[in-house]
Amino acid sequence: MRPYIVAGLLFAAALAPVAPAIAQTPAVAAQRTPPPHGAEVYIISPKSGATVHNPVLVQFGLKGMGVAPAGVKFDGTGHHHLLIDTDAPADLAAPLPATDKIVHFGKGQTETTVTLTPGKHTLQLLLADQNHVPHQPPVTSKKITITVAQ
Ligand SMILES: [Cu+2]
Repeated sequence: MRPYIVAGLLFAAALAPVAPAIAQTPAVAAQRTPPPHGAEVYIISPKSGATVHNPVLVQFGLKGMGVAPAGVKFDGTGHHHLLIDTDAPADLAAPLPATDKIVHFGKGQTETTVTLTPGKHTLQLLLADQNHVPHQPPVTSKKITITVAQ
């Protein structure tokens, strides 16, 4: 009984930064934020095709736009999401879910380290607004493929 309750609390704590925005889904879904003209997001490192070792440092590049933490409304900004071995969700009008494969950087981080299984993986960045909803049109990077060495 007790371990079950503890696990539940940890799960709730992990979702806490994202949950308030998701609760507002119906209100925000209709009005997606336009990005500044020419805004561009890209992965600085690793380079596509690179063979890398764990932990993998992933650095996020952004041009023509600023980074702001989730929950902070400021024109011309967003926060990063790293898509690991997945495509962006089909419905970009909804807040991005937080999963193992869609990692939010809601504090405004511009790099991270990930530990991946040996072999090929894809990485892609997708920016979203203060409510975790991607801009319209979406600001997303090229999807890169890397190989993680044994
Ligand atoms: Cu987010």
